[in-house]
Amino acid sequence: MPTPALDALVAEIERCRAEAIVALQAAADEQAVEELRVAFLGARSGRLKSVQKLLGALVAADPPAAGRHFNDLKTAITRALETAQHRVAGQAVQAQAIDVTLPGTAVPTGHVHPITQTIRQVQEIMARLGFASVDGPEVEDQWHNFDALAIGREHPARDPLDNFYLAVARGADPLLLRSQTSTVQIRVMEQRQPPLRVVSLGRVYRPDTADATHYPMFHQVEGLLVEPGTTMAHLKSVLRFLASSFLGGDVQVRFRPSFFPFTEPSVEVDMEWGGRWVEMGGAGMVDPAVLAAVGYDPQRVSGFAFGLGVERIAARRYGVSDIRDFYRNDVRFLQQF
Ligand code: FA5
Repeated sequence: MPTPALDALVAEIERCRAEAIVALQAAADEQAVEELRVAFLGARSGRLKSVQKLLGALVAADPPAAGRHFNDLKTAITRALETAQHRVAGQAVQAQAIDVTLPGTAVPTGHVHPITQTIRQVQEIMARLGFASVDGPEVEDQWHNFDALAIGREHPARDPLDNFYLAVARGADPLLLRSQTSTVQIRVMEQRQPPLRVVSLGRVYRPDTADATHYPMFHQVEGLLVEPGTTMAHLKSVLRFLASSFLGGDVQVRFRPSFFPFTEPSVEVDMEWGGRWVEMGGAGMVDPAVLAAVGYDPQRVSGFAFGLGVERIAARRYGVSDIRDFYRNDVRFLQQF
């Protein structure tokens, strides 16, 4: 039979429970929840402590019922507290994620390799002159790597010591890892008719001993333009535009007489930037015999072609003194670009 004292205690417990739950549900942040924890469950002066004191006076009258009500109250408030703590912690994380006014913190991420950056920049510069980017296979046949480029059967450029030939069935002409991107000139001319402006950037392979300016796998940028009336002056202007745009500032381009079987005349291309001349590649007017071999009329169109070493131009731009650094995979080096 409930006594008036027990009724009063139960009423106080229900009041306390209702107040605690309403307050905890309304608490806006972690600090408010913590203040409510102290106010209701605090060991010294929390509301539950006062209820416990009332309980002490009652145990003699109805110990089990009073104790049960008190325990229920404690469980209910503890649960409401945990729910509130969980809610405000989630809000804090969310607020952090979207608070655009907080100071920025650097997040370390991967980034594009300097050689790939260089390739993309060169493609973009050449696109401004109307040169479309094209690709060719890295495993080539001898026709595209040599024959179509007028590199005869006995030419020393075919030497097995200067190329990576791939093993093939007896009697067949071995394929090889292409030794120059000039292969792509032929592939494009076989498929398209002039006028033609293309640029091709990709890997080439030569069994060269690695040193500060050589690597057995490197990249070339190959440019080809075939249009009526093309001259060496156009070639020089395009190379100068490419070099000045890529390196920044005024770059001088110098031609030195040279020989490539597929261009006539042929030149070595040097560039002067920051007071130093550096050899960047080879170039020339596409040999009329090469134009004729792909079915073009050399009386009607002429063209120029050039092939530059991508590692060399990247090294020149970034002040890298040894191109092997591009391939050591040392993150401290690569992070600088
Ligand atoms: C050629 O490969 C010709 N195909 C270039 C060409 C294209 C001439 C179109 C005429 C018309 P060469 O072998 O010189 O030419 O190589 C061109 C450039 O590639 C060199 O000047 C150099 O910058 C780069 N190069 C050559 N060998 C290596 C190597 N082992 N490591 C890094 N770069 C290299």
